[in-house]
Amino acid sequence: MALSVAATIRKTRCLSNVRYFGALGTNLQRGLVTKAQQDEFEENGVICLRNVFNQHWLKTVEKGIHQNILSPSLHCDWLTNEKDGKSLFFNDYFNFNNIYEYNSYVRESPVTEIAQEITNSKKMGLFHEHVFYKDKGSMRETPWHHDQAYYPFDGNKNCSIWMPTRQVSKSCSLKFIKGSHHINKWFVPRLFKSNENYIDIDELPQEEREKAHDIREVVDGVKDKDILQWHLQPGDCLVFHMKTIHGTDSSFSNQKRIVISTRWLGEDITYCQRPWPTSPPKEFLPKDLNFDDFIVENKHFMGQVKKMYNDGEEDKLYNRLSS
Ligand SMILES: O=C(O)CCC(=O)C(=O)O
Repeated sequence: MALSVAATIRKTRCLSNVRYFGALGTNLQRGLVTKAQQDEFEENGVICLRNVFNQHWLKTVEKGIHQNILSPSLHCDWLTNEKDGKSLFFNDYFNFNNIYEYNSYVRESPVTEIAQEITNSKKMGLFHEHVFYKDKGSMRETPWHHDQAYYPFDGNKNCSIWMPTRQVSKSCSLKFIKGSHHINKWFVPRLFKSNENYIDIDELPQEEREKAHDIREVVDGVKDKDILQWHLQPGDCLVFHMKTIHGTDSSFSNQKRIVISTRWLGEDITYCQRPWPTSPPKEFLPKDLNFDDFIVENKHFMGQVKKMYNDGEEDKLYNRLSS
């Protein structure tokens, strides 16, 4: 009997060492990340993993991003070069339940296993995906920042997985301040549009003011030897702690840079409040989430990734992906 398209793809994936049913949650198969890589992540706050995503996932994500640009959400940003208003830098997030290709990537690619293994967490939940598309010629820099300050979460077992669908030269790739996730401070988030801080620290109440810091305290004095940056080939990814300070230079590239970054939360992550607006806005989070709750214990949170197709409908999805 001939195999269906979905069954054929499943079989091919098994052979190419990509596990098909990498569902969210527990009991994932292990073995993608070594102990040495876990230690490197713990020490530096970032690691580059080579050749972990196959062509299927690169094509799937790229197709999703194309779709996303055609129908962006209300969270999106359309930026262009300051000088000539040309070359798009598009970013958007929280679309995994609207875009098939993202849904498939976060449910079925090895990305969940990587997050779980690198953070050594028994449980792992997706917070959301975030896409960054730069047209060739884009000179827009990404300001120095650390992600966790943008989010209403405390805790250590977390990571972002930044996966470009095409080659990215070192000068156009993310740069990280080595070990900066160990700095015990919260740096006020910055707007990608203007590089400005979200809020004026001096206007915070005294008690909050002591906890909030301007990221320039760290980045202004940073030395080249403290920066980590890699040239990435298709299939590679960067995994970084959400407190690791990162950004990009304003570098010219004659190639598009197409990236999906997924945000992962482990067993010790709790819901908290910050003295500035967090993303996404509160109405996008489960209503029954209380401060100090463990996120991965919240059923609505863990169930946020809705399967976008029923088992019998997989063929339709894969036909669409391969067309
Ligand atoms: O790709 C970029 O320019 C920014 C990515 C980023 O800041 C992130 O994934 O947290």
